[in-house]
Amino acid sequence: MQVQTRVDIFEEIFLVFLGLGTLVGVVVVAYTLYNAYKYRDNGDSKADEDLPTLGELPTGGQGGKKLFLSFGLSAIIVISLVVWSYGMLLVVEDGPDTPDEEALEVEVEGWAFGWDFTYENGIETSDTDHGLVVPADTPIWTEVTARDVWHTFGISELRVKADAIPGETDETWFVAEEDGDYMVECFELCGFGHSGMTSDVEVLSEEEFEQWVDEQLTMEITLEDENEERVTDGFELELVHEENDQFEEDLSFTYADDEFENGSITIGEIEQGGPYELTITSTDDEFETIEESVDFTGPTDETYTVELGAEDDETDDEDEEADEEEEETNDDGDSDETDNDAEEGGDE
Ligand SMILES: [Cu+2]
Repeated sequence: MQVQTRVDIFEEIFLVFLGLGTLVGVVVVAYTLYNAYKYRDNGDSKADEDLPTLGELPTGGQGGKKLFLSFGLSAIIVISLVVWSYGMLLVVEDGPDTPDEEALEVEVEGWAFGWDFTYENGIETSDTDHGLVVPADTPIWTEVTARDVWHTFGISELRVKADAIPGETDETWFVAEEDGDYMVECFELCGFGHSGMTSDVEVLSEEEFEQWVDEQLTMEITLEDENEERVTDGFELELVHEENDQFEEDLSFTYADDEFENGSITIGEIEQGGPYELTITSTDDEFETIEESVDFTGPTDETYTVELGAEDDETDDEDEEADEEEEETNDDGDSDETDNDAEEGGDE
């Protein structure tokens, strides 16, 4: 698919202005030089009765033809330039005329001092995590906003610039013709970290991009018991998108224990990221149902611990109490949640 990029359009406008400007300049300077030469003082000064006197209006012999011609030409040049440039800038404004499904939509949020990117399929990246990754030769529509103060999102080499203002959305587009690396910069002085408010832009070929998306939307889930032994059977895993009813397709997935390999499964079929409700139920009542929410915005690798022998609920409570006490005793401001909640147990 070949689309006219912003780079093409601005380059064309620049070249046309440069060409016409040069042409007009050459004509004017050449004509001036020609007349300076033609009417030069060559020494034989003779009384010239045509010499104009002060205050006399020039009459000219051709009925103002020259004047009319130069005004006419200028008007034609200026008006056609205005109309043509306006048409070109409308294309910049409206974006390429491609069907929606061929375009990619990314939400961009600026904050002091970084950038967050959210793709329509739920993948989230940021300036410190992948940056903005997009396919080549595809119109990318960005919805730009800011979290705190005014910023401006811009990629100079791709001729992209959009205001990032809290509470407002500025929509713009760009197309990168070839794969390569570019840079997002902030173009609104926003604070002490402004000059470092950059992000990589990685343009991949369409196939590479597909592959990247698949890698991002991969979920690995492992089940263990309290002794860190893999749990291999007697359960069922269900994943349901938290906004399931907002999608045309049904985003709920069920996996039986025989689809797991040694207590672990790699799920690659889910194409829509975002928040999922995860439920692990025991098919033979060996443990209590695990209910968690999974933020599926990139490669996800979670380990869940099932409490085999869940009948002794009391020990469970005691454990929790013990945990709480522990938290209180070393309460020096940074209560680390990850190391004491056995049920969560996930590492991100
Ligand atoms: Cu900024």
